[in-house]
Amino acid sequence: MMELKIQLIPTGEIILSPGKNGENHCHNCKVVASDGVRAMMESALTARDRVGVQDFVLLENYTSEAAFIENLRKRFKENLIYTYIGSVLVSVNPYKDLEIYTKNHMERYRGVNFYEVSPHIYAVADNSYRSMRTEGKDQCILISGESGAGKTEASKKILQYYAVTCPASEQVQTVKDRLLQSNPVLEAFGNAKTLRNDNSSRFGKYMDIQFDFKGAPVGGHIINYLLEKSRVVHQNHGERNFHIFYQLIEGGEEDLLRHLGLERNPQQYQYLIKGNCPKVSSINDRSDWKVVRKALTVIGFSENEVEELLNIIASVLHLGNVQYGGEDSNACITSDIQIKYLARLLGVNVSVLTEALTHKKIIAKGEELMSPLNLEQASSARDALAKAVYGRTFTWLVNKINASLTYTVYTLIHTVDNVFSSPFEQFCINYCNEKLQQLFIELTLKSEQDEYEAEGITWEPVQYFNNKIICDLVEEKFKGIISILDEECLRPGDASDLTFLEKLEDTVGGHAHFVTLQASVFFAPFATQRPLAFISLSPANHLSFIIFLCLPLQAATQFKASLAKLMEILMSKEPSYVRCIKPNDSKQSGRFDEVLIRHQVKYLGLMENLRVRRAGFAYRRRYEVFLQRYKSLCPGTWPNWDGKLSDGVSTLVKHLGYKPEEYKMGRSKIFIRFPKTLFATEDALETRKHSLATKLQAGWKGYS
Ligand code: AOV
Repeated sequence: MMELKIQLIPTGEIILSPGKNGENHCHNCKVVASDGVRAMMESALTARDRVGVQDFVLLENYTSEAAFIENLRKRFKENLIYTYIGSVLVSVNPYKDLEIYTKNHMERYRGVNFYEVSPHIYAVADNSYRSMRTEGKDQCILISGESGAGKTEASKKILQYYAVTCPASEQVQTVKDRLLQSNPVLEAFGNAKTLRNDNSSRFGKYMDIQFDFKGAPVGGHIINYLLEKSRVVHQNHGERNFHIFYQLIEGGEEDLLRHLGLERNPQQYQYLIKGNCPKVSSINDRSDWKVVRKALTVIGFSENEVEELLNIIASVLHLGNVQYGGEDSNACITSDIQIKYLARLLGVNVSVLTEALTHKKIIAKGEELMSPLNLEQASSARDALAKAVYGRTFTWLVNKINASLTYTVYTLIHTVDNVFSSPFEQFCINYCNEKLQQLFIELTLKSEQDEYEAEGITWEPVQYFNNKIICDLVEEKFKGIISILDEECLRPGDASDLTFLEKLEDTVGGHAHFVTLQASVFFAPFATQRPLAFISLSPANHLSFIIFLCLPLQAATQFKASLAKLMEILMSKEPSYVRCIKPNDSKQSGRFDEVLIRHQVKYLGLMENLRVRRAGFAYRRRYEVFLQRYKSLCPGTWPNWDGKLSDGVSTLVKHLGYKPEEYKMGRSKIFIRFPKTLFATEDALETRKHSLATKLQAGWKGYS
């Protein structure tokens, strides 16, 4: 029997046609003509109902949150985790491995336009890369979402995409390897199991990749900020310390552990038992150890450096086991063996170390004196030392990785992974998210306006919630929360969280978006720390903005400054956005928790994104692309149109019965206002293909 192939769609663009798993397939879709054709054609018409639309701008009822969530749900059920809002990628964490990250997939997205293939993180990566190459502009990819939503995984997929698809010489290969291998190392030292994510990044990360003029990745740079150091000495129930400790204990060779004075049992170490969670089913510490060990070598750490690094990791564990005894007012160390190990591993004298752990320096009458610590102070001093040692080691590690990636800077692509979760940091991340949202709205509106202008189409103003008002509330000079905080903090005498709250009430209490829910005082365990105040700002119709303020408050000002710097960097680049959503709190595949998802849709400002993107027109396409796709629907344009492209499109849409209010003709593009117009045209195309296929099939049967 002979096989007849029909090339159904000669153009690149697909709005929606179902393939395997309902995924949209791209150009040159070939089908064997058989009785199955009819079924397939019919299913194409109902596919939109089953798998939803691949771009939210095509939702008929685009202002409805329920319709938005329903579209996400349909797609999630079909394992279609990616959906666009225009050029923004929305991603829902599948909590299972999907076969969508193979080399074949990478190839499919290479050099292909957004709308030609189904939504994917590779499309975003490729698009940024191509804009960088063709327009010579720096790019950044902003990935946001809550803990466990998939930000880190997304950034890794982007890195892998570049590592595989970008051109490579031998030297570039080294950079690619190092870039990829920096991930397991950073994760070992900077990630931990939390209740929300088994592999949660406990530091903020900002990564540059540098490309040469040929488009090959030749260098990289990582900026880390706000490592959650408190985790080194304390973990909440069900959480763990940083992965590296368990990896070393579970995976370290016998000789190594003996040298470090460690036992192969995490339960032996005070700093590892606070969360009562030594093992995690999704983590294999032993095999991860091997990966990290190898990665350190690939990145270029010498044997000596690795040894020093491990000495420090071991010394943190020994520090945790340092016990105090003696009188309450005069702590002395009762665990000699730990001190001996510590002194050797850190390369310091036993007596110096002992004094540092039991005394503090004071200045009395111009003289330096050592004053004994009480039991509580001594434990705090020990923990502070452990945190400082670990924090510095982490910084050293990141610097070292950076040094190994250093190369001449040409162009940068950034990914930002913004994750902080201690109370003060929660304030920072909320503020950071508000700033990013502000930037996003400004840039999206601007690019829409620019496009309308370029196409000669009148701009119609868009109603949206401008969150500048919230950012101002936080950051405005003299009047903003951070300013008031600093002022209160610097005021000598009786400043407390309550006076601070009073002042806030006086200054910003009348603000439409300021709601004080609760003010309570938390006294920190360390004498050096000041009280915390808890305020909640609940902007109408916006995310619930919770602020925990932790003194010393100058940190907020510092954060504001570094955020301003980040915004400046981002403003100078062309941004792409990935918005990650976590489908449930139990880390389960297939579970779509609507309440949780709705909250994130709000928090991420996705409805706002959509409103701005759908400002005037749901769909726009260049004339040649539009004509190529639909020309078969009009005798006047089929099989070829020789005249001006815009005239061809005019002829076509008039034949299709488009009403004047449904579309506008720009300089090089047609703008269609409603999705239903486009869908009617798509359906007409499907029907035509169907009847063509049936005719051909009948003809073919006649031959057999
Ligand atoms: P996060 O970066 O957003 O959280 P991760 O990227 O670490 O979240 O994702 C959490 C977990 O979800 C991962 O360890 C994977 O098991 C799973 N996951 C995420 N994305 C995918 C995907 N595309 N395919 C399959 N599984 C995925 V945090 O670092 O806590 O803010 O701090």
